[in-house]
Amino acid sequence: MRRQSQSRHALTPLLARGLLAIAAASLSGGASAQTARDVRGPSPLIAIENEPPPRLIVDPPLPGPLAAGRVFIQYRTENMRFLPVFGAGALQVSPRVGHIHISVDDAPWHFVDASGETIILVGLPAGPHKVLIELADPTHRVLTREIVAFAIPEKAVSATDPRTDKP
Ligand SMILES: [Cu+2]
Repeated sequence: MRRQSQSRHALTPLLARGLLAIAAASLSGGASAQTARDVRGPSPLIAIENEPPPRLIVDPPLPGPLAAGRVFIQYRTENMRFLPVFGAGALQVSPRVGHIHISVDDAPWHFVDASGETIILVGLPAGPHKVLIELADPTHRVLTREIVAFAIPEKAVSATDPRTDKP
């Protein structure tokens, strides 16, 4: 019992030194860090007059997962926030809100996502594919779109076959 207590006290100065080192590193890096506004854009709590048109920026699938047959597509927007808010009334919201429509390989249907998170597709057959991503307003009117084309490698298919127990 007493031993445990002593060792706990012995760790305290070490922990304090570690915290001081972290604090010092944070302070020294602070001068060159981007501001919150630089990274996050305008505050979503203040309306923007004459907000510029929305932009959709879509990356190609991440190469690591793609080599294994899994498609991870990251995207971001400018002048548009993702919120699961729909209907004509939401057109008046400022800063602007919206969502995306996702279609795979010219399918006549799409699915809707308002999370802003990475799109993940698993189980596509080997060969060429394309994913259409549309940026839509709360009434589902498409404002802009991007297409990502890629190929699932032949040898990757077995790794993503849902009939196997491999991840
Ligand atoms: Cu929609």
